[in-house]
Order: sequence, then C-alpha cells, then structure tokens
Amino acid sequence: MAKTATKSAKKPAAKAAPKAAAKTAAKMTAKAAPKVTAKAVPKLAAKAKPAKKPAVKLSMLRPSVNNMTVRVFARAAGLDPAETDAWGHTRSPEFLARNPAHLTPMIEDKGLPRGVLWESCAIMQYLANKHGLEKFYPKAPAKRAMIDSAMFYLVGTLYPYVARATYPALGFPQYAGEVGHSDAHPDKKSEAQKAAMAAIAEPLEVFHSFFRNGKPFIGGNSPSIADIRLGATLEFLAVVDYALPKWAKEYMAALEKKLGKAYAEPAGDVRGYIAHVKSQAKA
Ligand SMILES: N[C@@H](CCC(=O)N[C@@H](CS)C(=O)NCC(=O)O)C(=O)O
Repeated sequence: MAKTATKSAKKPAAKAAPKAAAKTAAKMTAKAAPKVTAKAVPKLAAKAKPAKKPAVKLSMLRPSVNNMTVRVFARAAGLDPAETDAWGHTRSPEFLARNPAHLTPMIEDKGLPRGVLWESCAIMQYLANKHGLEKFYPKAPAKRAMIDSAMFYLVGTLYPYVARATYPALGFPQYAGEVGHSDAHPDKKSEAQKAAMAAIAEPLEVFHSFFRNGKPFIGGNSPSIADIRLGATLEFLAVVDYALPKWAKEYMAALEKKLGKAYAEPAGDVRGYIAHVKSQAKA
C-alpha cells in the first residue's frame, strides 16, 4: 500500500475483515493453550517439545500484501504473532514516535536498537536469523544471496508495477509524482495503469526462469522467505483480473498447499478485501 493511506481506503478494509479477525484470535488462543504441561505430568517431560518461541508483536494492516508476507511467515515459522490491527493508527503521534516512516508491517522487539523494525523483507530476515530458521532463509552465502536478490528485485522492480496496476482498483493512494497520484485526465491514468500491468510480465518471467530455475520454489524444494514475498505480492493481481501464466497459478497453489493455514489465513484477509472492492465496483 502506498505511504499515504486515505480515508476512502480505510472503511472497506475495516469492514472486510472482522470475521477473519475473530477467527484468527480464537485460533491463536486455542493454539496458545497447551493441553498438557510437562510440569503437570512429569513423565511426559522427557518427550515434551522444546518451549515455544515467544510471540512476535506485529502491527499490521489486513488488506495489505506487504503485511500478508510477514503474517504468513510468522505463522509458517511457528512464531505465533501477537497482531495489532494498525488500521487508521499509523499516523498517530504514538505510532510515529516509534516508527517515523508510519509503515506496516512493523515488529517490536527489545533486542532491536530502536525497539522496532519495519520493511517486510528485513523483518523476515531478522526473525529467521534470530531463530535460526535456515529452512526459510539459508545460511550458505551463495544460496542466501539468491534469496536476497529475489526479494530486492521484487521490492524494487516488480512491486512498483503491481502497485501502479492494482492500487487504483484497490482504492489505495498511489505514490507522489506518479500519473495515478496526479490530477491528470482519467484516460491518462488508465493508460498508465495499463502500461504498468503490461510491464509485470517480464519480472514475473524472471522469477520463473531465473530464480526458480526448474525447481518448485525460489528456495528449492521448499518455500523460502522470497517465495512468501512473491506469493503474497501476486495475490493483489486478482483485483485487476490479471491473467497469470499457468506456472504462476501452479506456483501459488503449491505455496499455499505447502504452508497450509499459515498462508490461507492471512491470504483470506487480502482476498476478502479484494472481493469487497470488486463487489463495490459492480454495484
Ligand atoms: N516496502 C514496505 C512497504 C510497506 C508499506 O507500504 N506499508 C503500507 C501498507 S501496504 C503502510 O503501512 N501504510 C500506512 C501509512 O503509510 O500510513 C514493506 O515491504 O514492508
């Protein structure tokens, strides 16, 4: 989502997700309550699983794929995020005092020099490093470099095209200096939106042919943090009925299958928002 959230974008999202929010909260509570504690049944202590990782304090916006990225990752990594919905609060004095960039996702962690961290990819990298989650973010320098390259390429090249192509339909504000943000004639804005949509094909193909290189995921046989970032980003394209190539549809389905509920739950919020804006557009 663009850096300047408008009031028009606030309302539908808040309405779109309350059920999902309640479900998520209920599931998280159920998850957080262990059935049997090692203390209560000493014989089980030897077999007991290692203590759960502490919850990650995450400020997030449900309709956003930047946020979906970290929400999926935290669940997939078993980090049980303690989520706070920041909708409408990112510009509050309290939020700005902690995060002058007013961006979500944002985590809070005492170990961080400034207590908070934003940027979805940096958050995943930090949490993977902190908890030794090599499965999602390999340590070997060459392998890690490929994951980093895929994520930087996404944030620097693919995402701006996706934003210009989808934000008008999503009702999100565009970035200052862009046609979509200006007072240009609607025809010009529509031309710019179409040009961005057409530009998506090239980087998309690069993810397929170069980064995946015949493997199921950028991370090889199992999804890496770069795959979570890519899958979440592609979710937005549904709002403009973008015709994803066959490989991309299969890739997204494989990602969701591998990650299960960890993916489906946060994706449900994004999909719910998209369904909402599409139904509004038809009405
Ligand atoms: N590159 C950043 C983008 C973050 C971003 O644009 N966040 C938007 C939501 S998608 C936001 O929090 N906007 C609220 C605001 O600017 O007040 C990332 O990947 O985390």
